[in-house]
Amino acid sequence: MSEGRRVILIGVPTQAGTHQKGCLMGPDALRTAGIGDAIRELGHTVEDWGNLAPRILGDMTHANGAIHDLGETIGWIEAATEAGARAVGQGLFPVFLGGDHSMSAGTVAGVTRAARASGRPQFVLWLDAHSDFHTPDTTTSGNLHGTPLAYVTGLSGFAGVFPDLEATVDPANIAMIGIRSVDPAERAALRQHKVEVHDMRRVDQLGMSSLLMGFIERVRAANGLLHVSLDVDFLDPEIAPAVGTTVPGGATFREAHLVMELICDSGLMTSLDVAELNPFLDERGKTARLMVDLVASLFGRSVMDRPTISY
Ligand code: NNH
Ligand code: MN
Ligand code: MN
Ligand code: MN
Repeated sequence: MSEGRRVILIGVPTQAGTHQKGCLMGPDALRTAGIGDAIRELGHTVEDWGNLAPRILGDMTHANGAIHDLGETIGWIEAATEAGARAVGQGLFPVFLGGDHSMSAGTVAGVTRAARASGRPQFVLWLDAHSDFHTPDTTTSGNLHGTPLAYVTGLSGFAGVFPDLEATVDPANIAMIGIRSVDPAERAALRQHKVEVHDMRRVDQLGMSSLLMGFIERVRAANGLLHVSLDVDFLDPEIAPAVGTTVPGGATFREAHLVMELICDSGLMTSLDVAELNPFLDERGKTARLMVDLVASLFGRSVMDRPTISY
């Protein structure tokens, strides 16, 4: 990550995408843990656009009766889409502070719209325990935070439910790392659309570095824009308890930092989500502070002033 990026913090305090309450406090916990100063100290400018507010749409229903808070979720998606498109369109670097992961239906839609206007392909790196590849028809939990990645690729099932997309992400331009919970319908869709999925078994066997560098080189070769979506549950619950959907066996402290440092060294990241932080479940700010440390690594914090090895 070169110095002097113009970073915009954008709070997306939605919790409509999950049954568990508390994510609405996420953006303010990240601010309290010092996310703005941490980025600023690394030589970037940081402006805070505050928290988005959704258009109020009222109750909406879906044939899948499990789905809840659809109208509110659509309002957040609209707001995040506009903010993301505006920020990237102005040459700024948006850091979206969540909020549950349904926010990324909007953040990714927005940055992808701006990418298309610039003529460059949009890539997405999904760091998560979950693949979030449900459609409204396949989700059994009804929690729409399980759907954003399927939405932005333009999968059928979203038409007339979520807002129409102006630009979609090619499934070939997505990589997921850290995965350890995939529902059967998601697995079928991921296979069908040939998404690059690196589950934790692959991480154990092949290592974070080789998996991530393969993807980074693809982004570089295509002169792509890279959106990184970091879900708190990418991390092992021992180090990051403040999330409603913990899954054992997540990325360790060292693995997570390595991922951030490699992304930083690539210089390719153009937008970022910090999703799913639920401060109500935290232990004296431990998870919020870890997320800020990881973001600092993404923006250039390192022990020495250069990569350990050159690629
Ligand atoms: N796949 C599950 C569902 O759709 C879990 C999704 N939960 C997440 N995603 N936290 O990151 O309900
Ligand atoms: Mn429900
Ligand atoms: Mn997620
Ligand atoms: Mn998750």
